[in-house]
Parts: sequence; C-alpha cells; structure tokens
Amino acid sequence: MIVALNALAHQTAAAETKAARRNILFIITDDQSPLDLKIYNSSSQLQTPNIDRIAREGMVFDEAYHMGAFVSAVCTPSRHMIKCGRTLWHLPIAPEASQYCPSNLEQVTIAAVFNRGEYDTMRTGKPGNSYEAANRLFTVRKDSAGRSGVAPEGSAWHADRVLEYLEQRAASTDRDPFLIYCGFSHPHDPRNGTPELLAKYGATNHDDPNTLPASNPKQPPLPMNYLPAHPFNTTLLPDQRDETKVSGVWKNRDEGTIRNERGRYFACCENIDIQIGRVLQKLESMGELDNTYVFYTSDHGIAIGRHGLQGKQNLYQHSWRVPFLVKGPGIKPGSRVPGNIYLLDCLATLCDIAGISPPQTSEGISFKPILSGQRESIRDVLYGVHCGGTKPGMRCVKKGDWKLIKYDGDRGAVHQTQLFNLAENPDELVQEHHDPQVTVLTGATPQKHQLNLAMDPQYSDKLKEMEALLLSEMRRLHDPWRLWDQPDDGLTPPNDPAKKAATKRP
Ligand SMILES: [Ca+2]
Repeated sequence: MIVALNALAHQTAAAETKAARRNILFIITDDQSPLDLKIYNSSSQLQTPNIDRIAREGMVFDEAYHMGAFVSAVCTPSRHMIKCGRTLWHLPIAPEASQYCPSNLEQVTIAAVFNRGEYDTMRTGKPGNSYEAANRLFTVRKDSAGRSGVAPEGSAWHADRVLEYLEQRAASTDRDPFLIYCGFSHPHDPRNGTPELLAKYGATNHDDPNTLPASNPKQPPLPMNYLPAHPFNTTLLPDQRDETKVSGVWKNRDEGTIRNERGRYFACCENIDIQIGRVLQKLESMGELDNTYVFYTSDHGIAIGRHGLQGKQNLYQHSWRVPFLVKGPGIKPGSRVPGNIYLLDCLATLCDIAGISPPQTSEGISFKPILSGQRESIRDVLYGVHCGGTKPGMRCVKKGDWKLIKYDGDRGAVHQTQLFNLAENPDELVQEHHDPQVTVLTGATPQKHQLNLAMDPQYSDKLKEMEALLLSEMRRLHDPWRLWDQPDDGLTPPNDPAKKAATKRP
C-alpha cells in the first residue's frame, strides 16, 4: 500500500512538473535594427505598441549581438547560430567545418532537442538563407518567403499560420508545452508596405530605377549618423551589393531615397507589430500568455542610410546589434539589462528555462540568471565578424564602452582601424559626420570629440589594449584569418588567394 501511494505521489509530482512546464514563443524578424524601435531610440517615429508591451511586461536587453558572417547573406550564419548554439567558425557551413563541427549537427538543433524534451514544436518563417536541415525537424512547419505588404500574404501570412496552430491546439486535448518559432520575412527588402501604413509614413513602394521617389514630410527623418557615402571601401567586392539591388534604392543614397525607404521599412515594422498583437491576443484568450515566455529579436540589424550604407554587411552598432526582449514567468516587468549576449546563447537559455539539458555541441551561455534577476550580463567581451566580401574583411571587439573595428581586404588596399567610445559617441560618428553639407541634412550637431579615436595619441594605450583583445578573441574562437597587422600564427587561410597575392607585394 505504501509502495502504491509512493508511486501515486511520484506520478502526481511528475504530472505537476509537466503541467508547470512553460510554453515558448520565439519571434524573429528579418533585418531589423534595434535603433529604430522606440524602446531603443525614444525619438523614433516608428509605432510598435505590441513590441512596447513585451518590453513593458518583460526585460529589454541593450547589448545583444549576432556574432557575424562569412558570407554576404548575414541571415544564414545568424540563423545557424540560433538553431545550434555554436560560435561562428564552428558552424557546419563555416570554412573549416570539417575541423571544428561534428556531423549530423541538425540532430542537436532547437527543434530536435525540444521534440525529445516532449515539447510540441512549430515554426513559420522564410525557407531560404536559413538552416534547412534544422528547419525540417519542427513537427509543424509552415514557411513562406513572400514579402507582399498586403494580407493574407506577407507578415499576416506568418501570423495566420501561428493562429491556426494555436486554434487546432485549443480544439484538441493536447496539453504538452509548445515551442513556436515565429519568423517574419520582413522588414527585409523588398519593403512593400500596406497602403495604410505607407501613407502613415509618407512612403511609396517605389519601383522605377530611373526616377527618385516623391518626398513627403511624413517620411521618417534621416538618421543622425546618415552619410551620403561611406568614407572608405568596407572590404565589399566591387559587384557585391551593399544592397545595390534593393528595389526602390539601388545605388542611390540621397536624402529622398533614404527617407522613402525608411518609411517603407517603418511600414513593414509596424505591420509586424500588428501581427504580433494578434498572436499575443490569441494566447491571452486561450489563457496561455501568462505561462509563455515570449522572445522578440531579429537575425541582425541593418543600416538604411546610416554611415552611407544600406545593408547589413558591416559591424557598426546599427547592424551588429539586434533588438532583444523577453517577457515571461519570473521576469521583472519593465526591467532593463546590458546582457552582453549573442543570439547563439538562445538555445542554452531556452533549454534552461524548459528544464531540458542543452546539447553538448551548444557553446552558448544560458542567460536565465539574467532573466531571473540574478545577473545583468553573462560576458565582458563581444566579438564580431563580417567577411562576406574580400578577405579577411571586418572584425570588431567591444568591452565596456570601447569598441574597435578593423577593415582588411581588397587585396591589401583596405587597411582601416576605428576606435569608438560608445558612451560618448554612441552613433559611431566619424569626421565626415561633422561636414556642414551633412549636418544641414541630418540636423545633427556632433560634438568635437565624437570621432574615430584610433589615430588620437591620447588613446594609443586603449587602442593597443583593444587590438590585443581582438587577437585573443580571434584565436580563442578559431578565426581562420589574421589581419595585416597581426601575427599570422602559421595559419593557412581558407580559399584566400587575395591575401596571398597581397602579401607578395613589396
Ligand atoms: Ca536577415
């Protein structure tokens, strides 16, 4: 009898544990800078009441980053890092994957891990520039790359699939916890907004490369770090897009084009927000919202006119950083932390909050201690890469307020160093931002010291410290390249005829 009672108690405890298991809604947008959202930039005109609600009821991370990319489609490595929790050079698509990545990695990616953890897994998102082998493992998968602005296509399509899934679930007896990976294909270009939202932001779906879009006072203003051109080649290939193929923009970087494109982008962002509102409302009506962790992020940021750039192939804060918000049980409403997280920390964190052991292949650090209010950050140093153009490309490192960016490429023709104090120069302004022809457009009045400090003798010790830190991160994370002013460490860079040719020069 005692044995039977013990068994019953055990079963009851197990049932209670299962009942207490939390749902996860992981929302990810495509190409969205945190700096356009009001929660990160109070002067932004972009209206996102539902994203603001997640922030108000949860936690805002100010220092969240993707680790980078070795291809110009930054989405692809970023989405791999989210799914498998591995660092950039250890991904299955990395240049030296055979050396650093186990095979069949998809079996230890997010859907596979949560399926084994007895979660119901569902995803919607874009099929391309992602991690197909991992995407296939979601029990329910509904993908579309459509970027029409008008329902039932575009962002509404993704929300509709999530609502359908939730409705089917509500109608069934299924009480397993769910993990929904809700990906939106916008605000990635083409940024075709709904007529109402385009009108709100004064923009048009401009599609004639031979004319400039009409100006409209309702269009968002130029960002304060706008430039008509980037001061130097950022190591991109001559024919490579800095998004020069984006419809409505092409190679134009004038005020009218950028303001119209920002209006289109705002329209797409607000439409995503509306769709998120529908999903949150559904969860609320089902009584599931309070038992669900809601994550909101993007695969990386985007420039759209900042620093004379249009795309995401750079390491300035607008493109390297990502928005990151979480609300859910035990998270203090309205809290705000630096975090110092990478997107690749998500898998470890999701496992931690779900009570699932993370796979041994995951290299991320769980930031559950941040969500529960025990810590404010999980690391001190952040490292970033873009080498989707000429090699080795761009590298950056950040510690505290200091950030170093280096550019090495175009067969040795590009050797540039930038050092920023982000506390004093958060928009990473450079000399060209002080030009009266620029300030008359931006309305900005940069302070004298808001400059690249790399050549300022006053900061030579800080420069040396950051250079050493960058090299140490490159070594630690198995970066296969070295920059022009670093020891070569005896490395043979993968597929790098450009660097070999450059080193032969006198
Ligand atoms: Ca993307």
